[in-house]
Formats: sequence, C-alpha cells, structure tokens
Amino acid sequence: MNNPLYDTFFGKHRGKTTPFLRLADGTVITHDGFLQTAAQYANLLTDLGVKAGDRIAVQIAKSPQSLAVYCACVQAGIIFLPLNTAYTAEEVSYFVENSGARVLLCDESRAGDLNSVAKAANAILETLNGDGSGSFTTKAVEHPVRFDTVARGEDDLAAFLYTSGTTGRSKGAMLTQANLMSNAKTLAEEWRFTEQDVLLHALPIFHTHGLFVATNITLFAGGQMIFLPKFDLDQILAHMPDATTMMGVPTFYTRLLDDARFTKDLAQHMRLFVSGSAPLLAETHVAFETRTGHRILERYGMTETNMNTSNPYDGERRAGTVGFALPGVEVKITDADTGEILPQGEIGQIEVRGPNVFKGYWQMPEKTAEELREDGFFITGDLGQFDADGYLQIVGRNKDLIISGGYNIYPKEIELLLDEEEGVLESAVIGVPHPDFGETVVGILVPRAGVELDLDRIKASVGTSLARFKQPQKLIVLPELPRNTMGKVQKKALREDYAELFAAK
Ligand code: MCA
Ligand code: AMP
Repeated sequence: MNNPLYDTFFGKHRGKTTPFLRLADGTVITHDGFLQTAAQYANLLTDLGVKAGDRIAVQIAKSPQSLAVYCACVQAGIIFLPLNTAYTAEEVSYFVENSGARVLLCDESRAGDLNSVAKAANAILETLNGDGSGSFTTKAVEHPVRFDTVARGEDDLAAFLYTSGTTGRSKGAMLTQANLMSNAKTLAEEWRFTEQDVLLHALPIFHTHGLFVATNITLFAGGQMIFLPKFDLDQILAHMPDATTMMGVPTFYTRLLDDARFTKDLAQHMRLFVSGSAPLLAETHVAFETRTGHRILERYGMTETNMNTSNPYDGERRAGTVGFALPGVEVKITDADTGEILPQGEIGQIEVRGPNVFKGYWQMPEKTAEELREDGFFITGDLGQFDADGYLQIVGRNKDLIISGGYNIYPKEIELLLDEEEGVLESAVIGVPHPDFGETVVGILVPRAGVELDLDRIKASVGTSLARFKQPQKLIVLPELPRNTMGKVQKKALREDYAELFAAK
C-alpha cells in the first residue's frame, strides 16, 4: 500500500479510539470509527464499479458521513467533487456532465430532481442524508470495515473543486495529493496545530476553507473537531468553551461581535481565531481585539492554490493585510500588461507559485494556459501590494467577482440569465457592500424600448436556475448602462452609485 494522502491524513489514525469528531448532540466519533465507515464506503464505491481516477459528485449536507465520503475517495483513489448544497438541479447537471462523474450522491429530498440529471450523464444516483441515512448507507453497512487502500502517487488527482470564470461557466480545478498534503503540513506548522487542538468547525465542507484548510490540518495534526452542521450563533457560543481554535469567514466574526453574549470571558481560553475567504475589514479586526483581547489571524487563499499567505502566528497580525507568503510559496506583484515584477509599494496583480498550486482546469487547456504560466506562477486575478514591512495587502480584484458571506459569485453567470429575460436589452450585475455578507448581489437592467419590466417575474425566473445565494437581492431599472469611451460597462461607477443600498441593517 502506498497512498501518501491517505497515509498522511487518515491511515496513521487507524486503530485509534481517540475522539475525532464531536457532534452538537454530544455524540463522539473516534478516529477508527470514522475510518471504518469510510472503508465501508470505499468498498461500496468499488462494488458500484467506480475505479481509481474516476470522479464522484457529492451534493449532501455536512455530516460525519459526508466527511467519510471524502476519506473513502482518498482511500480508493477516486476523485472527490464536492458541491454546494444550494446549487439547483440545472447547476448540478453542468458539474456532473463536465466532470464525467460516475456517481452522484445527493440528499433524498433532491433525488426526484436529480434523477434525470444522473440519467442524462450516465451516472449512478445514490442518496445520503444529513442524519446518515439513505440508499448509500443501507448498501454500505453490508460491506467490510476494512478496505485495501489503493496505491496512488503524490501527483495523482485527489479532488476537483469547481470555480467559476469570467465566461460564466465553471472550471474544475484539479488538485493533486501533493497540493493538499503540502498545504496542510505547512499550515499546521505555521499555526501550531497539535493533537491537543479542538477546532470549532461550522464552515461548509464543499469548499477549500472548510474541507481542506480546516479538516486536513486537523487530520494532519491529530486533533479533534466540534463538527457543527452550519454556522449557528447559539451553537457556536455553546461550544466555544470546549474548543481551542476556530476558522471562519468574516461574516462569522461580525455576527459574533453583534451578539452581547460573545464576551472576553467566553473567548479568553481560545488559542487561535483564523479568518479568510473574503476581506476582513480592519474595523472588525480591531473590534474583535477590543472585545476579546485576541487578534484574528487573517490568511489568503484560493480554490486553485489552497492557502498562499498568512499573518504570523508569533509577531504582529496586521489588520487589513493577509501577511506573508507561506514557507515554500512565492508571491509576486506584477504589471498586468507586461508581467514584470513591480517595485515594492506599487499595486499590481498577485501571482503565486508553489507546491500548493493546482494542476490546471479539467479539460480546459486554454483556460489553464491563460492563468497558469509555464514557469508555474498562477495569476490569481487579485490585486495587491506589499507594505513597507512586506505584509501583503489585497486592494481589489482584476476579475469580475462578488464575494458574499464567503461564497464566490460570478456576475457573468447571472447577466447571461438576465439578458435572456423577455424585455431585457442588457444587464450588469454588481456587488455592493452589505453589513452581514460583506457584499451582496444587485442586478441592473436596461429594458428594450417601450417595455415595462416585471421585476418580480424576472426574479422568480432566474431563481429557478440559480442557487439562492447568487440571486440578486435587488433589481434596478436604468435607461442605459454607463460606458467608457471604449464601450465597456463602467461597473465601478455603478458600484459607487449603489454603495449605500444596504448600508444600514
Ligand atoms: C446563505 N445565504 C446567503 C449566503 N449564505 N446569501 C448570500 N450569501 C451567502 N453566503 C442565504 C440563504 O440562501 C437564505 O436565503 C438565507 O441566506 C439564510 O440561509 P442560511 O443557510 O440560514 O444562511 P446562514 O447560515 O446565515 O449562512 C451564512 C453563512 C454561510 C454562515 C455566511 O453562507 C457560510 O457558512 N459561508 C461560508 C462560505 C465558505 O465556506 N466559503 C469558503 C469558500 P433566503 O432566506 O432568502 O432563502 S472560498 C475558499 O474556500 C477559499 C479558498 C478561501 O480562501 O477560503
Ligand atoms: P475561491 O476561488 O472561491 O477560492 O475564492 C478565492 C478568492 O477569495 C481570492 O481570489 C480572493 O479574491 C478572495 N479571498 C480569499 N481570502 C481572502 C482574504 N483574506 N482577503 C481578501 N480576499 C480573499
């Protein structure tokens, strides 16, 4: 047996009766108990004809069982493709078809909807519910609790995580075993994770943050997680006394600060709070320190790269910055036109290179070539600068992207749908500041001559295709879109015009 990712994260815990997952109801799942469930899943997947290198698409609620599916895939060499539970059948259908997934695993309540999706893509549909029940479990329990780990190499693919692009179509970022291992090892060391750690885990596990950063680090270090199905303030406050660390998107921290029950006493014993996935406002950083005495450690990453930079564990965690390049990772600021490195202090595009950087986009060599240079540097699409002490500041984006509550939303995908609506001449989708989500989605519509648009109908219509979190919170009608002399829509001007739309809660 030689499967570096399985051995490094999972296999080394075999036989251990130490706690791995603590659930809200007090249930404790041991390392070995977890590995046994995963082995049953690996046996079942193999029985279903899924082989090493095949993909399985997974759209299920967060639970110990859903995490065990990830482990089963690693053990059997299957490529794990987790999907946001908010995606509509239309959205899921694209991922299943594009990836060529052999199995689609979903919640029973979605099976009716997704049956035709699976059929059309020639995939097997199985169900796994948030409470652990479902056809997948019923079949899995018949299988042995040990599985002969499939041999893999560090360069083999472990997961596809889809990330949208400017064309509106998502691209499958191919992540190798080495990508995941190197990053987890580095972060565990940088952030001083040990087997004494208990991570308060309230993030979804279909994205890099909750799946790879939080879970892989814990597995690598041998610690435990308080594994909550989602972010729920009451639950977070109730379980914080038993935790040593927490990871979250900025919305987690603003929501905690908005609650008077979140006190210095409650947070005092915590070792570390980490924030990422979206910009943490400097004022939140300061308010958090004032309330708790803790300085949140902000880091910067991407689906394609895992984590790139981090504020220091020891030393100053500087508000409004994402710290320094992680060991083994190179970060440079370049001129977007020439690709030349810019002098310190100048704003340019952020490029990164290292063992964390993905292998490319699944079956999209042109897209890969546009963003991943031959010398290994990945063009992130973020704009940044180094301050005088070398801290990286992210000052904007060179890509048309909205980040709402840590979820990425690509305006183009929504514009394409709005443009198809009857009576709409053209549209522009922008992100405006939002007190809870950081940014939220606003759609600007230009009607065809003489048409009065029915905004409620349009909202409902795009709602059938788009996950709820991507749907515009507001639609606004304008006679025309502001354009520059080249004819390009001036989104910056629109964002400024509507900056105050959601200013007060
Ligand atoms: C839920 N809703 C949202 C969002 N989440 N709307 C906009 N943006 C969101 N992020 C909507 C729902 O559709 C629903 O709408 C209403 O809000 C309440 O839903 P609920 O599920 O109760 O929401 P919530 O529990 O309050 O969720 C907000 C949240 C959650 C806790 C911020 O979105 C979350 O956990 N975000 C984390 C995302 C994340 O992990 N990102 C990492 C990816 P309605 O009421 O109208 O039906 S990025 C990454 O991995 C990179 C590599 C990195 O650097 O980390
Ligand atoms: P995703 O492609 O979903 O992984 O999102 C990655 C994007 O999230 C990055 O390109 C950044 O734009 C943004 N991001 C992640 N962490 C931070 C952070 N700490 N501050 C600002 N933006 C961030």
